Amino acid sequence: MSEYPRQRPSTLKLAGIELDLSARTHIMGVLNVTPDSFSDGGRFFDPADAIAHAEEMVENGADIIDIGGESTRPGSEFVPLEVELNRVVPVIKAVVALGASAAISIDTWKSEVAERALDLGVHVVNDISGLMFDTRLADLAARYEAGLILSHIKGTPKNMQVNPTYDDVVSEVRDVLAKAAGAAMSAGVGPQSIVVDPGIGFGKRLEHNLEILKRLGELVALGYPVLIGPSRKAFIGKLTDAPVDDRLEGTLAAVTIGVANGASIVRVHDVKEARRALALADAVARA
Ligand code: HH2
Repeated sequence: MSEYPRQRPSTLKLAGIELDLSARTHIMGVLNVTPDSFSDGGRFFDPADAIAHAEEMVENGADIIDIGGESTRPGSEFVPLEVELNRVVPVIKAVVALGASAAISIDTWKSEVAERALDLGVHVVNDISGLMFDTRLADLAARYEAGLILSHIKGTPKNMQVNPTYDDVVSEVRDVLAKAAGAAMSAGVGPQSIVVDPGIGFGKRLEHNLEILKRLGELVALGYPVLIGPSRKAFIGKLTDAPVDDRLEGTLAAVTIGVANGASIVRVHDVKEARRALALADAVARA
């Protein structure tokens, strides 16, 4: 376990919603409105299925619903703006209309998609590129007083898994995230609205992902809530020798270790199971 401080920030401000992160780990449930996501592509592509799944995740304890209209799996191409908007807008409208207690997040790096989503009432922008692909996201998050999740990626989804190398993955990720958070604050995003994410699987080999989980405390030391998204990813498949639809146990182990090392939010597909695992993890890690 890491020797760095594991003090988790306590408050996260997201466009009118304030999350108290001090009591328990918060869960972000994944809602992929895509035909081709790596683990659930096509399952929630029909808006009616997506909305039903959002409701189910809220019932099972999701604190944030993360709506995405573009797969960022390794090797994927970006989808055109209009395609992404057509996928997410009807679902955002319906999830906002549910009036559920959960915050709503838009998983996009495109400022046009983020702006439309924020206009419709979304509370958080989840940027897998940490402002690398579209810096205007920071101005938007500031203008709407929305949350901004800054994730690390090396390269683009298309090329990120082609031989990624680092001298020291944790130092590099920490420095990139610190710079991105600085840029967000310069654009007017409040420090209590920023979340950082090491981007598990985004330009990382198996050993990089493990090093990040082990030394997560070095990212917690930046002072922002840390989010991790290991759910069903390839490194879990490699270690457990399991196909993508059978990675629940590995996912729960990964989020548990992340929480023990200071993560405040976990992004998962399996909300009910994660909620149960985290009851145990929190009882120990936050005692
Ligand atoms: N991972 C994925 C997508 N968005 N956002 C954050 N902040 N952190 C992550 O680790 C993360 C993310 C990839 O997972 P998924 O959405 O299930 O797959 P796909 O990109 O194929 O839709």
